[in-house]
Amino acid sequence: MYRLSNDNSETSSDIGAVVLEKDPETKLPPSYQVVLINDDYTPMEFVVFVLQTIFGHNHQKSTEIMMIVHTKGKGVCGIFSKEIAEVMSYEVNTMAKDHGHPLLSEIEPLED
Ligand code: TYC
Repeated sequence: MYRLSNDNSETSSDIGAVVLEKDPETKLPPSYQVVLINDDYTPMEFVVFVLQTIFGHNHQKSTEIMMIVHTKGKGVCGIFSKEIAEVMSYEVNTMAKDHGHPLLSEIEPLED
């Protein structure tokens, strides 16, 4: 829902602007996608394992995501709140490091 809002700042620069802004009560928190990055060394089976264990995707979906990353260079594993996306990405990167693989993920904000 949108509402008209007056710029009520009582400064000399107040030009009485009226802006259309989103009602704060109907605003959803911004979403972030966790993106997996391709590399030449991480075994495909390990990427599928990560997608199943961390993101809860089934074997078929995990294989599809892994192949998108492998062929296009990047792929989305899931969409979450900022805090959850940060934890998921950290878990991927830590699990990869612990197993000696260079696999990396990052998070990207989505437009609202
Ligand atoms: N390109 C890797 C290989 O050929 C597989 C791979 C897929 C690695 C996805 C990382 O995020 C990744 N073994």
